Amino acid sequence: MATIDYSQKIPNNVDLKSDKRLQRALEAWQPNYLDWWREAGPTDFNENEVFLRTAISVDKDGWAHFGHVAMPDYRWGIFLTPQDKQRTIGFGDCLGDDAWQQVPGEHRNALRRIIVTQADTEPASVEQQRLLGHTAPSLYDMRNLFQVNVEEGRHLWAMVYILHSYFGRDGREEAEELLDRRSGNADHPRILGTFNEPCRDWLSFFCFTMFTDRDGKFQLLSLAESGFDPLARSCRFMLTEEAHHMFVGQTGLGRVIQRTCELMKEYPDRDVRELGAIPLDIIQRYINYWNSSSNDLFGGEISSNASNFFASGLKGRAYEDKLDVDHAAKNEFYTMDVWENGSLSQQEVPLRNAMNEVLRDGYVEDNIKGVEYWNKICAKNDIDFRFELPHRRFNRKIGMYSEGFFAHDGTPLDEATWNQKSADWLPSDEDRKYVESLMVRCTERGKIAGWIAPPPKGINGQPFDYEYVRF
Ligand code: BYC
Ligand code: FE
Ligand code: FE
Repeated sequence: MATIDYSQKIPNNVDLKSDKRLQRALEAWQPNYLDWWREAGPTDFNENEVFLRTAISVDKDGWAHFGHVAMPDYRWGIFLTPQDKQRTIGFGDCLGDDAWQQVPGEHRNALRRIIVTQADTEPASVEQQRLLGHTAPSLYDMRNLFQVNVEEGRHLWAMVYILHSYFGRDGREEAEELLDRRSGNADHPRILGTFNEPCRDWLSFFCFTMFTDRDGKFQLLSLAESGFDPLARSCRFMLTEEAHHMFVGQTGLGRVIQRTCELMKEYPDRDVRELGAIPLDIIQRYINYWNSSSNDLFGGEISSNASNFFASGLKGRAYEDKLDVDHAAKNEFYTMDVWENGSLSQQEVPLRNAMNEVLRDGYVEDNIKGVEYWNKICAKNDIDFRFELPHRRFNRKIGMYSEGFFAHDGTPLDEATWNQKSADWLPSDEDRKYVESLMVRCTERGKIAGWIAPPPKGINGQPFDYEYVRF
């Protein structure tokens, strides 16, 4: 069932029409979803036609179809990678058992919680980004923003399908609540910290898609290994969409850096602020902020939740099935710097309890590659500036390092020193005001705002000056 049935109200490749009850329940949720989209999504652009890609098959090659659509007409649906009937559970205490096609009773609560947490981030990100269309630096960027938005909406659909079809009544209630919570709402916030942070300017948007969507990649990689097969298959397909989100972040920041470097080279004696570009040290501070907040999304370094999720076969390591390791991870240890009584010491932690940290290791490694890419842009332009990824201990709100104060390079600090120095590392009000002052909409075909370089190529073979959004 690689092809998707688009003749249905809800496009799907799960033969939804054969389960009338489920179909009715999801068709009843659909208008509520659309109401949410119209209220909390990119409201002011619902009339515009956007050059969007839509999945037409879940096969590895050629699943995407490109065309102009108004966002509310985007065909949100349910797409899972095909089932492998031979699939077994690849880690934890049930290693080697057949993968579950139904929710195992003893893990029901934990599983529901993981799915709801995953689901909650998707609409949250759309809410955070809802006003950015007004200040898009080009039609190309505006289109990318909306592409990300509609796909995050689809990721919500992916999780809601699972809640509806496998969790009965409380699954349906959770699906309703997913449309009720709001990013940043004091009374009814989204579940995880970063998803309540404002994302008001495009530098933040690029940092978000670079670092926060990349947490999404790693969480999805670990859920793609889940013993609960429908979740694994959903997440595998979501991962194929996720790659573009991180591309938007990494190359978006790269283009901001490129523009600043070009101007620094051309006018070595001028402050780039006078030239309308973003100083590299401000970009570094934004990176520090969003990266440290996104590090929190992996949870505590030592976590009994993580251990239980792994032991019970719900959440594996990234690429678990490809790793040449003991997949039970039972009597093994992980060495980490433990922060205890005001000092760091290397300790051995039972590996299962360290699974959040193991996942974060892959994340940090990925981020380092992104930083190297940005540094090459500086070097190519002969600019003597090097970006650095903040240490994972820096500016944490979750986990053991949140109990101390750490420099950008991870060195422990006392509180007074932190208070003195943190302003060098995190965006100041002035930084934010300056960045916001640059955010003016530029939607003339082929034009781009002055603080960012154009992309080397457009979307799906189209040129940069293509009409990516129609007004
Ligand atoms: N903010 O044992 P601990 C994406 C809570 S992004 C607030 O250390 P655990 C996307 C935690 O819930 C991917 N609270 O952590 C990206 C727990 O609460 P209780 C989203 C937090 O449970 C961009 C307590 O602290 N997917 O897809 O091992 C755009 C102690 O927790 C935070 C998932 O997250 C936080 N940052 O791990 C669109 C996957 N961190 O029990 C989309 C599902 C922890 O005391 N989620 N807490 O009430 C999970 O697997 C886990 O919930 C976490 C936390 C990895 C998030
Ligand atoms: Fe997503
Ligand atoms: Fe994403």
